[in-house]
Amino acid sequence: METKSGNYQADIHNAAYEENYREPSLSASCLINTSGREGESLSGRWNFAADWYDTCRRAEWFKEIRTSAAGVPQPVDWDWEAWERINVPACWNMERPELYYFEGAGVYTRTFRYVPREAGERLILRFEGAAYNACVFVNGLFAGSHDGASTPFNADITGLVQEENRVVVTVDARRGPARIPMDNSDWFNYGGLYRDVFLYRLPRVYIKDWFVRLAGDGGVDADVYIDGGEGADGTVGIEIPELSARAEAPARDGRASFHIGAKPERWSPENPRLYDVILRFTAGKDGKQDSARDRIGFREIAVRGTDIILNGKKIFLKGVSVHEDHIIHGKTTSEDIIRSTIRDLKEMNGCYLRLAHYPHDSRFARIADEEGVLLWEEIPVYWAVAFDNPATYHDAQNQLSELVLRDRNRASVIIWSVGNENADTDSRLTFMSALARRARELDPTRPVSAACLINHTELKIDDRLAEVLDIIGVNEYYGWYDPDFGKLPKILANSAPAKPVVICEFGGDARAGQRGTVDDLWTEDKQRDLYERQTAVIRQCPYIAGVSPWIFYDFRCPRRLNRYQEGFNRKGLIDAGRLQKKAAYYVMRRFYGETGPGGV
Ligand code: GCB
Repeated sequence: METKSGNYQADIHNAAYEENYREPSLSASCLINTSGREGESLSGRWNFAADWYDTCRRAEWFKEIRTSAAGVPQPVDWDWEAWERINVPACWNMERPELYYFEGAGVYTRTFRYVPREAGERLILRFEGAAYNACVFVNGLFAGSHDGASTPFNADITGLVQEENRVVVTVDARRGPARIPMDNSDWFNYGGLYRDVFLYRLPRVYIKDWFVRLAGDGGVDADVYIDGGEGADGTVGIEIPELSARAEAPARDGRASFHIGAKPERWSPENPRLYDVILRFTAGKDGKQDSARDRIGFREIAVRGTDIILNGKKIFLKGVSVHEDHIIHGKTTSEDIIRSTIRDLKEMNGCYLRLAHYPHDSRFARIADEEGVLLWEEIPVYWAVAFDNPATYHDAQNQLSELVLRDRNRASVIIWSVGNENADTDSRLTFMSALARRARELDPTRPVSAACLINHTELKIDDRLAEVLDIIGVNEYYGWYDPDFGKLPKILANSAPAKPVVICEFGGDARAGQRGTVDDLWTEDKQRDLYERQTAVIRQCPYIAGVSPWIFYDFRCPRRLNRYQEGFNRKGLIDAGRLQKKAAYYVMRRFYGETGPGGV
């Protein structure tokens, strides 16, 4: 029914405003591989406001309408340039004490100048990560929306830019039962533009992606993807100078495939050999060129019976799980932090990390490639996800696709994990089986895993999802949540898996420096004892192909509120400040030191 009276501001009644931004259009299908390309950084100081009631999207502030249709100035509620300036990349929680627990919508804005270098150039705005939903607006126009806190996305803003530009990004960090992860998890919900932002200039028709890997015969297989609409046909060249290998092939329907006979040295933890790979494209229509380059390692990862095989040899994954959590920077990381994590791992005689529970910064896998570290990468399909909700599946599938597309050229990544500790229901089985299929579709070269649950009544590894996985991940907390440690050897003896098992979590809390007897909870002594018992049992079990105890560093977690935890999960082998190694760290160092790196 039409009414004559109304509020001055129409948005007040616009309850359905979110529909305008609902479609997460900036998804995996438009992701461009930017590795090796030179970007212009938009990181730095952005104007920012905590927009508690989501008014920027509700009232369309981004349109910058300051006057009425009749040209009369309006009392607008936003004031970009007067807003405080905040760092990008950064978790807002770590930037201001009053934003520590902020989980609403934050509005970021800045300007940039753009002068095209070439006619027909494309301009891509790239976000390495924004938690959780980001809506991007350029010069008053909606450029798209992205869901998922830990994967990259890009927006082609070619048609939206002029010489002076304003970009507005709303970042909504609200938790919700339909999200991935859902509203209950065991880590801190950091928000904001917490990873780098770049601009990339590309030719109109461009190299969108590539997948370069070891071939079955020891040579190299490569697929190169070209995009840019009409004219995506042309000639693709690939070159690996150190192998004196060079090949050309026509791109048909946006794709060119290669097999190169030259045999690269195998990448491994002991020999993390990387090769420069150069890709070139010449458009059939106008002869315009594009090129991209990458540093790629070649290795084989496979599963045979209950063994994990790297380059034909059985390996034991000597690892630890790690969160992307830093006492000062939260989820924002840096090359220094990544390198120090790897130093701590190597000092512990480890060679493998479980990057829990979501995709970590893209630099992690690049540095792991250089350093010879093996990685398990994961999406946050964690605990009680809305397995019946098709939109939730769509989101999970998209996050998985973005992760695989981002990192499938990284030799260090050996396992894709599709989830963690989800109850064995029919809808979960359907949901996660489809994710496993999707991972294999995008990358048939790596095993797929997930952290499964143990049947605590029958005392055995028993999860229907194991059927569809290549490696069975198991989380167990005997000696901690279940104090009856004696169950663990029984469970291992009762199970006869036909596949490798990785114990992807075990552990217990200890506050660094807290001492007592092995019976005192929260002490380093109890934690050390638990690690000694765990490693003694694990060592005896032939089908366990690796371990990644929980966890490398203590991490922030708002559920953990007793006097020892004080807002942190204290299961770390090292404290949250990354300075104090606990007694259990040395148990793992001894355990892993008993055999050569990567060896059994
Ligand atoms: C688990 C979860 C992990 C938790 C851990 C704990 O099983 O996978 O995310 O942090 O236990 O400390 O309880």
